[in-house]
Amino acid sequence: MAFELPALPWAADALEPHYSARTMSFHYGKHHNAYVTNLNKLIADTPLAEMTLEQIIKAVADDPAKVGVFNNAAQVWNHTFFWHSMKPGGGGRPGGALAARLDEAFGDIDKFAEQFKATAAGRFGSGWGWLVLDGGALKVMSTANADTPLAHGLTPLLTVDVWEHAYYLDYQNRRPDFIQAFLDHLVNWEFVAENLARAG
Ligand code: MN3
Repeated sequence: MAFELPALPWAADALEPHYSARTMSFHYGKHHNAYVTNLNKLIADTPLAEMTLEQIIKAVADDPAKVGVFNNAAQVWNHTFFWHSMKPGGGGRPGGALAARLDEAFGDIDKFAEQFKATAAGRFGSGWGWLVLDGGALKVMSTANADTPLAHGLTPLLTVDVWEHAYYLDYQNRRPDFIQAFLDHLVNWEFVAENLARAG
């Protein structure tokens, strides 16, 4: 069974004006789609083709001979997770138990946002900014290129894509402005809360 490009959780223009339909047409329609196509080619007729995406990522993470498989599998997973990390009318402050967890871990939501923005904006070159669960602790981190916390025994809760292809059409070189718009208008806190609840 080949992997398919997963459907978006909202219409391609639903995040405007903060994230344009034009960016989505390239980012989802071209970049995300290419990772799916490449992954299918790389795993065809191998035992990896019988595995789930998560199983593939974990199986090849430490295998230098399978870097191409890892990069494409992780990018498929990361992008799907990124789309779900956003929603129209999102961002701002989460409610309930999640707000309390963020306050406990970071001091308050503003300090979380500051740390998340600095970490994601500070990633040199291409990569991802994350909120993860590490053991029982909420942490902010970034990964390089296709790397994903899944490959390191961490539970991803939220991500922002900071590859230039993620923001260049809308924000050009202003990566911090994109991350600020993500925090102010796009974060799907219900998705974060669901991921946290599922992790127990
Ligand atoms: Mn991307």
